[in-house]
Amino acid sequence: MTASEIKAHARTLGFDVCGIAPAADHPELKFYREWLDRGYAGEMAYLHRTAERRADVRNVLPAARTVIVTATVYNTDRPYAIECADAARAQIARYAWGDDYHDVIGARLESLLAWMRASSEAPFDARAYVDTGPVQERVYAQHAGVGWIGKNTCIINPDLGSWVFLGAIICSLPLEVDAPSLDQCGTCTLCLEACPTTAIVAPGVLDSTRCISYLTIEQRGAIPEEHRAGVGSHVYGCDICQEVCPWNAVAPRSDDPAWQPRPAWDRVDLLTLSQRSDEDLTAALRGSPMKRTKIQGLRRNVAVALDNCGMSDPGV
Ligand code: B12
Ligand code: SF4
Ligand code: SF4
Repeated sequence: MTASEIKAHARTLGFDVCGIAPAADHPELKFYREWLDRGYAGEMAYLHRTAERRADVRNVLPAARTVIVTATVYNTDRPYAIECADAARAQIARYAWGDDYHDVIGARLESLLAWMRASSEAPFDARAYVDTGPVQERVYAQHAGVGWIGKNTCIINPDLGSWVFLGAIICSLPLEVDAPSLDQCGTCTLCLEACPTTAIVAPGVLDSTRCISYLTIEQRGAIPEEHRAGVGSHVYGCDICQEVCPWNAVAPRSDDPAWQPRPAWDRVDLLTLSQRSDEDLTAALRGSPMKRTKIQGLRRNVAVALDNCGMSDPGV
């Protein structure tokens, strides 16, 4: 089983890009602890708890030799939030419109792994992760040639842009590795300038505690008073630093049914969303990544967004 056979099989499973990085002491991994020490992880305690394992995939799988990284386009044919003039539209991040990527990508990675086990002459150790594992997926993606880490901190593939989910298989096989991706941000600073809450504090450095994605998804309890206005009409996540990126100007779209917008979130306005019953929201959140905040968190965000638009939440 060769690296190119793995990549070819990955394509048949719906992955748009697949690259292979060495399980090595990559210099970018050292930045992680400094980022934590600066308090940029906010209340995401799991990032502190897993710091040791995140420092090197060989702390997760001692026999690791390579990391197979996949990227999957989730972009669909809806306009960007920055093109929407309606302040009362509920802004929901594009990645959250369809099915939960943890389930979809996770199942595809397991299929790839099962195929690798059936195709390999020798047994090997491996672990597949998407998002929630103790792996700095973007560092390995860059070293697997999948894309570079942009100033907005996202992985940008020169052909696909950054609307991609990453996935990783840590593995003990000494597969042929790819050349790392080269930084193509150049002198551009559009994402830093466009961030409504100045959360990108330096190129490639994000302070989560200011990021709308963190505030609307990860922040427990109330959104701190000083950050509420900055949230605007975002009710789940934020895409602005990717929408302004020139590499997403003509981003490819996926026709995969998994990523198509669910009717409940599709161009919905804040008032309509606030008036949905718990039963309707429960049904829409089933199998959706948005179930992370639960109904309670979503209602909290909608109330803040309504307030920002000068409207009051009729349910409060
Ligand atoms: C925690 C987390 C968040 C946090 C923090 C984000 C952040 N930028 O760090 C919050 C909640 C804010 C968040 C938001 C989003 N996230 Co998120 N998130 C993660 C998660 C679970 C861990 C990331 C992490 O550890 N961050 C801490 C930083 C310090 O580590 P890092 O991202 O690995 O960055 C390394 C390099 O950038 C490098 N580095 C950074 N700066 C510098 C500077 C110098 C000088 C050097 C040398 C190195 C260096 O070192 C870092 C550490 O090794 C990953 C999945 C994973 N397991 O990796 C998904 C992940 C990064 N998220 C993802 C997505 C889709 C999003 C959102 C787009 C969702 C949305 N629309 O709301 C936003 C994007 C916001 C943004 N601009 O990043 C995708 C990104 C896909 C892509 N194309 O890159 C991932 C990979 C999940 C996945 N499997 O697809 N996320
Ligand atoms: S996701 Fe939004 S708030 Fe977070 S860094 Fe990007 S533009 Fe700023
Ligand atoms: S907007 Fe410009 S600086 Fe920011 S990630 Fe895209 S190319 Fe890089």
